[in-house]
Amino acid sequence: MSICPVPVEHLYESLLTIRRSEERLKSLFADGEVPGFVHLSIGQEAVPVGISASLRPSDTIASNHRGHGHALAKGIGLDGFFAEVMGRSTGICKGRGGSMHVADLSIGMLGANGIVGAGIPIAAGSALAHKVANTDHISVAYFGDGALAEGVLHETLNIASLWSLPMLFVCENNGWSEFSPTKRQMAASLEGLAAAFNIPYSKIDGNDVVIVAEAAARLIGKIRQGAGVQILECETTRVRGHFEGDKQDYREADELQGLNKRDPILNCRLRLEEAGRDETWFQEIEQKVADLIDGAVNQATAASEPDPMFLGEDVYTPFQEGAPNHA
Ligand SMILES: Cc1ncc(C[n+]2csc(CCOP(=O)(O)OP(=O)(O)O)c2C)c(N)n1
Repeated sequence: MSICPVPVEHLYESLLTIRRSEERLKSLFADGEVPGFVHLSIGQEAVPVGISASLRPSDTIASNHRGHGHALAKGIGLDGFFAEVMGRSTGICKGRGGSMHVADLSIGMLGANGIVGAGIPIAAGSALAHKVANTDHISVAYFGDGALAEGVLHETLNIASLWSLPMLFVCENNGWSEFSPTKRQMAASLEGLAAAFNIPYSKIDGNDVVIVAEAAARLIGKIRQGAGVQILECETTRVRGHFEGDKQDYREADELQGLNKRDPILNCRLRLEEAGRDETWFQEIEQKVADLIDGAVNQATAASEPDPMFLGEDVYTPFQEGAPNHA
């Protein structure tokens, strides 16, 4: 029997931080304060929160285009996060990455990625580095069900299995790939791919943070002990459109209406209410999260945009003898 690795109260606060941050980004984007495209992960927060409950700063993750939750759950600070997504020089990548390229190597966040599937081999490279350095660190590749059709996933599954990499593949299956239902464009299932590449596979309810946290604790524990690569498929729900501004007229009305029934925050709140947490407790957490987000947004708003003079900086990383494997 597995147990939840952190108190459910902490999981709830992380879920709320991601939800309220993205809701704030939604309105900032509508006001023209966020450059580029914004893909929100509202409804999917339980996956990164549950996975991160078993991750350490020395573990690494690679993300996709819907990566705000992955970054925040891994520990990126709200100040650097908001400044980055709002394109300010005080951002974690000096405002030059934006929503789809948030990275913070100091906490093992290798980066979000706008190319479907492209984060997967980056996570595998990092897993290889962990293995070569003889650590018990692990690497996580987050990807959506749309990536099942990408050759790069198949190739990485092959090499990760062959080399028994310390790596967890986490598929956030929300049933959609942009504007197409995944079942209309995928001949194979992830379970079938796992079997083909001889990798242990589990599928869970990705909207229940405790279920995700328990599954992650079990699988990550196995990987740290040398069991090699594992796959976890999380069934989840994309509440917003593919990107902000997408009217979702390709989704049936009853699907749209039913989306909130499986809300991960509501799920987690019910668990806490059953455990005795009262309305005052929920209001205090809500206020704490709101204050932190207000502070981060105010700082970002006051900060300057990046100076184009320095656009070329940090494009290449010089090789450093003896550098740690993810720095
Ligand atoms: C290689 C590549 N092909 C196509 C696209 C266009 N594209 C952007 S997101 C997306 C769908 C991704 O679906 P999924 O991976 O399930 O993630 P979700 O948006 O559902 O979270 C596509 C096809 C792209 N960015 N990269």
